[in-house]
Amino acid sequence: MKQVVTFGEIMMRLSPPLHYRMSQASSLDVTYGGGDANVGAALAHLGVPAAHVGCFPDNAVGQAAAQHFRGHGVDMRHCVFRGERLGLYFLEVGASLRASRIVYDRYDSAFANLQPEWFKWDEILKDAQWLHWTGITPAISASAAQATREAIAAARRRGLTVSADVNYRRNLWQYGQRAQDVMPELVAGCDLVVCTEGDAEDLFGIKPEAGAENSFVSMSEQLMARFPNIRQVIATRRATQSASHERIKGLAYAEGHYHETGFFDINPVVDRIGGGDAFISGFIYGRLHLPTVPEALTFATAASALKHTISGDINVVTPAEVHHIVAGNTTGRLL
Ligand code: KDG
Repeated sequence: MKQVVTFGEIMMRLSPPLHYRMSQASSLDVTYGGGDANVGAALAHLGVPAAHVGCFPDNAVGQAAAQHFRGHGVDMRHCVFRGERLGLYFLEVGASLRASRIVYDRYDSAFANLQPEWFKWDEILKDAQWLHWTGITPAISASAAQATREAIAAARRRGLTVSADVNYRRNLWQYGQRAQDVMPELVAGCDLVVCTEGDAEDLFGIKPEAGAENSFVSMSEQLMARFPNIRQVIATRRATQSASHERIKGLAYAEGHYHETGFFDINPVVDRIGGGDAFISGFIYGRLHLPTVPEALTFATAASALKHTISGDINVVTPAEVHHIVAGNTTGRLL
């Protein structure tokens, strides 16, 4: 099977152990994550060949970050090692009434300073069938946005499926670019997007029609009319009860049909970071291995629910484990 290729920044994640607050911590647990690379790693665990393209500082810290993803089975041979620093993020894990908190320290990272000509996309995508990116990647810098543009153009030339989690992060778009100027052209090159009504309004000025029976369908239809390559729109709906109790369901609009799953109840939530990445990687797996959109959607939502039970950014689950949860659907069957 050909590869799914992801492109984006990987950061070091530092968190106080247990449920210590940042101000109490005398040590920090280390792991690594990045929205796009998390998708590649989850796919590798699901048995789908995955490659990630990124840029790391040429030092022991950059090597450790890349090695972490190699250890999850991701092909990292197209990554570039140039530059000075690896972005960091600090995570204080919440519980019950106390929400998790994240502090980013990623300014001027090796990834932000990448040069688009370092990436030969026709060569990188030679063994690929699918390119996936998130809205985080073009937000990082103008050169990262340009590299994303070139990756999408090469993927389309080569007939790959292109997907994006538009994932609008207002705070990241601070480096002289406007998401509203950059994202439309990139999303126009996608066949499949993860997009909420909020993201569609903020990024593209698309609002569900007044009185629409289903706001997700209304948004999806307008998105498809504006960007005719898009054939499938998916999202999760959360019904958050507390920092450690969440209910999620999946929504999809494809080929003129709306689908939604039942709610999956997650209590307690161990780690919600990467839940969205688990969802899209589950959906990609589903489109490659399962016959219908509803089956892919249920698989994706179950995969995302499982991610909430695993520490770290990456969904370390097998297809059999996800199918087991799907079989129990909302009844909470245990693995
Ligand atoms: O989706 C998970 C990401 O949010 C996490 O891995 C960190 O890439 C990250 C980011 O930019 O927040």
